Amino acid sequence: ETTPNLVRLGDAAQAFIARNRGLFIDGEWHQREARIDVLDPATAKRITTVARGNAADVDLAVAAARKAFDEGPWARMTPAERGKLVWRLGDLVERHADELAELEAIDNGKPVTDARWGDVAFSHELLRYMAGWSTKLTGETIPLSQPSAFHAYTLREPVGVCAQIVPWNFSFMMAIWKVAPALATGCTIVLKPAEQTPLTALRLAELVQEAGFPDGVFNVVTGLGEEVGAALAAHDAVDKVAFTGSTEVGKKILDAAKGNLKKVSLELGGKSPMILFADADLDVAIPAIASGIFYNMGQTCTAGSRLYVEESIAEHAHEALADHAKGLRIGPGLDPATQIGPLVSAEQQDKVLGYIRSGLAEGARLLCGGERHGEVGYFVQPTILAETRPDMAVVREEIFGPVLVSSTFADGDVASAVREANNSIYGLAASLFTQNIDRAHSVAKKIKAGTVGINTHHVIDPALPFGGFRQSGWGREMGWSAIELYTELKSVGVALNC
Ligand code: TXE
Repeated sequence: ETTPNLVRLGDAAQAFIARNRGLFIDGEWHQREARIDVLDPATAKRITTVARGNAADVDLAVAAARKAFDEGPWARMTPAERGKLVWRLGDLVERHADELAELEAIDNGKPVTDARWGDVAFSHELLRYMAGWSTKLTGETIPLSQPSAFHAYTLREPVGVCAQIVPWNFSFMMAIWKVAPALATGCTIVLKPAEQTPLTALRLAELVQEAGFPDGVFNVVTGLGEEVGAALAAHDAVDKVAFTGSTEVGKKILDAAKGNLKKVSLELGGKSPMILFADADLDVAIPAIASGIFYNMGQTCTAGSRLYVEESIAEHAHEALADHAKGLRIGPGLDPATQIGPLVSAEQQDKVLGYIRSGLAEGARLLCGGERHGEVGYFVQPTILAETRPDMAVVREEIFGPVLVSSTFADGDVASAVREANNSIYGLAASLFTQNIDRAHSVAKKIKAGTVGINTHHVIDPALPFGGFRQSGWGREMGWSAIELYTELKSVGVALNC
């Protein structure tokens, strides 16, 4: 049975789904009988199925990536040729942006407008940004303590075969965050998309092929985390694993990577705070806070999920935020007017509704939302819980849904606002809203988070390092930092024997 939403997909997206791709290994498609259902979260109906890869498929894909890395033609390509291919891939992503956005919307549930102008637009710009680095991977000459006896320099080289394991919340964009710097630096890749949202990674494989990358440079193995993901993380012929997902699985990746001590980068969970000071411009702050939590239905690793409001404006701010939340249009992701789509899965919907119940049972006050939306699909209303306390599970744990928890701090008590903001095992993002520039910069300095927004929450750019303090991860993606994640530095010393 096909989903009614399919009739609203464009021709290109429908044609892709009809192609029913298998695994992409060494430039070829491999069909597998074992399948995984791909569901439309707006209707809970099946869109299609994808191959359920296994450890033997991982061996095949890693061998292909190994060969492409060790023997070429990829390995012999000039940096300029490599950069041109990455740029061309960016062009192809832009040319097929509507199709990719529709696939993401039906697979993940997210609003198609966000997918088009957020996920996909960011992705082609990131590819172009990284393409530029291909020709700039220089080392340094380094004066040693006996400069007349030695000449020394560094070479920057690709790290090798990279396993890239990505989640379902921004499936295409998370893949590009990892694929773009890996290709720009000359690595080869085995990508594993999340089992809930495999479609855009498979479409990406077609585009990589169309761009003209040599066989084996980019491979996709769809399948389950504990099968394909675990095999990749443990594989001895993999030089690096890059993971985005839960902190719990991040720790498993670390364990699995121990065997050959492959390089590891991790982008994990968060419980990012937002501090609203009484002097803030509320016309700016209220929509920014609402988007901080409700963008992508709160299924964002950087979601501003804890709010701390200065006492004297708390009532007014809460009212304004609840009004804003109630005005958001809930609907299927494929409707261009939708602002809040369904959550990705029944599992995620149950988890989020369970947290809302737990918060209320522990004494939080419901300002808006609190329920599932409609009878069909995995929708949850945008929800705000006020009067929460630091010991509540809804304040400590990542909910990963459209649920904001809010509490107040006494007027002028900046120290307690900072202390509570930092009271978390995570440290991915944070934001603060004030018109006092001294306070803005001094609080930004004290916050323990990888990214801090001042009078905005989501701060993200291809050039800006992104990653977490504490249990939010290891390493920084994007900007030059991403290039460092995908390269090794080699020191060469020459004796000057004359
Ligand atoms: O994540 P998983 P799930 C958080 C969020 C969410 C919770 C659970 O709180 O509610 O995690 O989501 C692969 N070895 N985030 O279960 O399992 C898996 O197939 C190797 C935050 O979906 O971490 C998928 O490709 N790989 C987050 C990827 O890991 C394994 C985004 C992420 O899935 C594996 C997603 C294993 N043993 C969830 N087990 C963020 N930081 O943005 C699973 N995987």
